[in-house]
Amino acid sequence: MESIKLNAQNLHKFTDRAAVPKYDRTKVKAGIIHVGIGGFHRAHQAFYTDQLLHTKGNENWGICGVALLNFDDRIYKTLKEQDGLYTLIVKELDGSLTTTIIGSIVEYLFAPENPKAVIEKMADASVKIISLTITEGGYNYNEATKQFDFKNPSIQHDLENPSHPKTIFGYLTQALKLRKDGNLKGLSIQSCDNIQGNGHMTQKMLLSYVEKAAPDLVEWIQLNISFPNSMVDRITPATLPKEIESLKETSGIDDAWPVVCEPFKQWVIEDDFVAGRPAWETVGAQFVADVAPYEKMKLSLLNAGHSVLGILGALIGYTTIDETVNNKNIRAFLNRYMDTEVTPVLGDLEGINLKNYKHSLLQRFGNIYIKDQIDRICSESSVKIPIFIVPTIKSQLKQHGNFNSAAFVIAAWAIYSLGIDEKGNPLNIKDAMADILYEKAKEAKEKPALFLELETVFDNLKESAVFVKAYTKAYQEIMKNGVEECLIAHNSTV
Ligand code: CS2
Repeated sequence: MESIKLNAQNLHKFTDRAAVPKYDRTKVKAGIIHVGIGGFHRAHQAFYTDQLLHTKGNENWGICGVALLNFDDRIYKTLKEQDGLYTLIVKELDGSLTTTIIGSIVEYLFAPENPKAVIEKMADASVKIISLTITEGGYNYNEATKQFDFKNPSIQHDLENPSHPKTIFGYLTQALKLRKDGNLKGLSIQSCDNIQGNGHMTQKMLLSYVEKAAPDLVEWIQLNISFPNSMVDRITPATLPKEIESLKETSGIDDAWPVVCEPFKQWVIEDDFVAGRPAWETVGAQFVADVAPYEKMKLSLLNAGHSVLGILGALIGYTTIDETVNNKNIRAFLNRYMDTEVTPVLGDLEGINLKNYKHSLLQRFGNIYIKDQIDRICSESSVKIPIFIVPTIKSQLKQHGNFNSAAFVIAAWAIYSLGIDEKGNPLNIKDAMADILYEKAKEAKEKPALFLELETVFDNLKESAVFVKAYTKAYQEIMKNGVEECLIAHNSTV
């Protein structure tokens, strides 16, 4: 099939090749600014919003995508060349594909090229929501001090160069100042990142920054900005070059950066939008009064489950999540971790069938068509582990419960951080803390507990003698027998 370049002019030519937007995109205005237009946003919020735009009356809820960082220039250029259009390829459990061209991103800005345009857009009266997927590390929270990290050089830069910011905090401060000075209404800042209480975190971090950068703005923010918490979910691996090729060959769609994802999707949001919001509930999102239990469940089962599989799988030499979870020893280990360590600390999850949830997770992880990359899962583990796994260990310690599996995973991560798998192949470690992780991992070879001194990751876990003991034992056993042997032994204990 002859392939056709994806853009607005050609859109009508795709009707028999994919589902396409049936609404008039020229009438859609951006009431939402989204910062961080990576794969996840395009598989999730932009998808929900595209579905919503098919119903009349929603024309003011299009999305303006902002690429914040220098290395985001590729996605910016792609969206610009394709008039914001891209293809979402859902890989169903039976291997069939559902291909949809998404039209909800109607504007796009590249912040490093034109910071003023981004600030002015955020201060535009028609914008009611600024949503974020800036990754766990993007919130600039220091787990050891429990405070905003003012030492970050980019934050220092923003304090010194307020009109040419680099971070989300610098941008928001400038934009909110303009809104206040222009007597405009407030808006909602909606985090869509995997953080417990992501709205509260955004609020706390932004106010910390503003207290220093523009103290006069603090009260206005408190009165005019809301920060709804939300739980977001859809497994979205990185797009590989072969996906781009196969889309061209099988569907004739020439798209420089399609997105691939699983069929499952979930979005649970607290209904706290000061300037109004799209009726996302009409396209499958859930609005609830308190999202905390849903977040906790997802972070400590799905995301932690991913980290468990990623770390153990990487050490053994696997490259994808499905092959890892389909190893029966790892699967049994994960089941046990979820049942005996996570489930008892989840608290009341009214209305949720946890057994089904856990069962569906194993099915989702095992989707052989998704081929989620272990490299993606293990990237930036130093900010994921404190959110996904450490809270479970702390809760178990508090109730004198069981944390052996978690200790095993932390020990495996310390060994992983040495950068070589059990077959002697180099591991591709992508982590802002990679150098320090490596230093500590080397020290840990002599005395495993030294790895736990990384306070921004482990907080005060090193002070728990029982945890240090379980972790050290696991470390020594993995070093001696390898992950899989240990798992077999671990799974056979009561
Ligand atoms: C993953 C998440 O980054 C990770 O480690 O666990 O990206 C996960 O795939 C998504 O949160 C799924 O909703």
